[in-house]
Amino acid sequence: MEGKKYYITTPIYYPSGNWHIGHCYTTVICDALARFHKMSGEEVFFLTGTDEHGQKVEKEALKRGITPHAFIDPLVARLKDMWRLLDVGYDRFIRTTDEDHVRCVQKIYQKLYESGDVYKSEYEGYYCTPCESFWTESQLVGGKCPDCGREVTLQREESYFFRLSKYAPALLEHYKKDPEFLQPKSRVNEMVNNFLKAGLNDFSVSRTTVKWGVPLPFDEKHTAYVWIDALLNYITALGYGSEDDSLFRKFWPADLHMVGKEIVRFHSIIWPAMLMALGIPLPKQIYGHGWLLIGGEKLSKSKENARPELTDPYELVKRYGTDAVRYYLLREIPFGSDGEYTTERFLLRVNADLANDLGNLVSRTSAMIVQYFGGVLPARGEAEGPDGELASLAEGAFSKVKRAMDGLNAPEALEAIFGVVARANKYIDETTPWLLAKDPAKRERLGAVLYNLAEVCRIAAILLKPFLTKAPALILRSFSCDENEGFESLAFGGLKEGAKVVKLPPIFPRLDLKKELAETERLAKETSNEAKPASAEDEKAPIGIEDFGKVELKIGEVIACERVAKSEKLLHETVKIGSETRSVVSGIAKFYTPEEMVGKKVVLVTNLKPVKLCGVLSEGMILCAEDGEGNLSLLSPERAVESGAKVR
Ligand code: ME8
Repeated sequence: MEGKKYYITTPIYYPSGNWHIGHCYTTVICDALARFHKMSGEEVFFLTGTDEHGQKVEKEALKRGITPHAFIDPLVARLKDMWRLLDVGYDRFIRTTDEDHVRCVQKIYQKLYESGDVYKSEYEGYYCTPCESFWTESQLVGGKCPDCGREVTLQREESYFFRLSKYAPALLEHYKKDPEFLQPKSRVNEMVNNFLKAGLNDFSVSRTTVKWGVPLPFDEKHTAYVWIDALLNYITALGYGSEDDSLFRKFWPADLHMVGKEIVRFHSIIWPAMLMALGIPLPKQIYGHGWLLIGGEKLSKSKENARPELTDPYELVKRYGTDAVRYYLLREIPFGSDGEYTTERFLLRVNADLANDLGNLVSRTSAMIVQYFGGVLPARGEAEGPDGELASLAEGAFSKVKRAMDGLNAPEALEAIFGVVARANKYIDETTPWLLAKDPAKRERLGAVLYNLAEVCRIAAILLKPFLTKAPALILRSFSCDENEGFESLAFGGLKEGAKVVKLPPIFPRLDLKKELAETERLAKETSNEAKPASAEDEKAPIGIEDFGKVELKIGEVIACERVAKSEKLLHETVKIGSETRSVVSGIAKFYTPEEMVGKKVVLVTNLKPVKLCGVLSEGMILCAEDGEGNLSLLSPERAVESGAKVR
């Protein structure tokens, strides 16, 4: 009889090169799940990869005067490097430029075209190139992309459409029948109420304006829309529609598509509808996880809050190690919700759990066995006092971990394991081995206490294997255990009397919070200096008129103004600039009241990239003069001028 199978996927990543700790979240969770299922004896296929087609890559390559491949290949290598640093053990890394994927995408389009589910029509919409997404006019915010706040362009083109509308009733039915299909529950309400119940429009699935894509076999002027090309990776990676589709037959339907919440809509509506059209069973579950936030906003390079000195995974792994970064990601963020990322929280978590609790337990235990028994494991002896409670907690941990992992809840699983670690540390305080060691009559008891502690170290190490990839092997080896020991060896008492024990150096050195935070600040300064194109010397040097000309300055009239909630410094102004109205946030609340601001004519920089400050969109900067004490005074035109007038 065939054993249990587990097919798990991450989204495929854009080859941006700007990866931050938030990006690692999805894939590290999947890796822990994949490891857990492998250790549970299941046959696992863990898929990740890159989403390489589309306008963004096409434009970037063109800008650099190189081919898209020459642009992407080093980025893909860098992404793989990131996964290597984080010990992400995928079974396939698919690239949407892989030949087998491209061939399969073409076959699928052909099939859908022939069945009538893909048909030709015309498309008009506002396209945001960085997000590779089309928006309708009503979806835009202030004329900009609602996701990233950047410029969109109106595009009209002949396009092939997918008959999404036809599948809305079947999708609704599926949601009703299978409450596990989309998790967590909150996302179901969002999809069903906001989209499905309102009915679905047919969906544009080809582009004539994008050359860097999979050409449609029945009309080569068109390329496949990147999102469709990307979603199909989940079946093309298994050889669907190819000569050898054995993996597909073995592993499909997927057990889990793990995705960030912003891409749930693609995965839980468009993807299942396409599968229905192809007559393929639907994946068992889609899970839309939350985000890592900074200052309450999604950590994101495009929003420029992903300061590399704080959030660059390569740097974090270099400074603190693979296990620390994996542990933080798997333990800190309540599963399904968003979680605020700060360096301080990262350091506190690593110190408290890894350095203090786990690190101390294993180094004290191994050191005492070396000190009192010459590194030879004593006998277990008769159970006494808290021994039974410790042993049963250790033995019972696996079922808690399993329950948590079946619910995809890594933080809860880790909480159960660290509950045992904490109990063992308390056991040391209760049994006071250093006092037992002073009394020769208590030697047997001392041996039993140390045996029990060693056994907890072994069991904790095995349980931690899906989550941490370095420390468990070190711990197991120091107690002369096979580092490949798995869940089958979790019964308490597995360690053999007489086994050699070597003293473990601190596996997680305690981090000096103050020093680390100061170092991060120093790096932050260094990075921001590096980011400046000119040196301090150059800054004093005169600039050319062409440099000044890059800054667009205009007169605006403040037509409304309010304080920004929870900020002492910020005012939110609505500013009329000629026929346009913009939302602007400025740090002048200490110097002007909202009432004073209304009606004022101000000077603004109008061609800065929009940003969000405390969650409020700012599409310009109001200029002020600053005196020696940091007091601000608004600049205004000396005579009456219309708003929208240029400042030069
Ligand atoms: O969306 N917190 O790729 P991607 C948590 N190519 N997760 C985050 C995050 C944050 N701050 N920022 C990003 C794509 N992520 C498409 C997918 S699949 C057919 C196509 C996560 O490179 C994000 O939610 O933008 C997603 O799961 C992953 O990083 C890759 O995002």
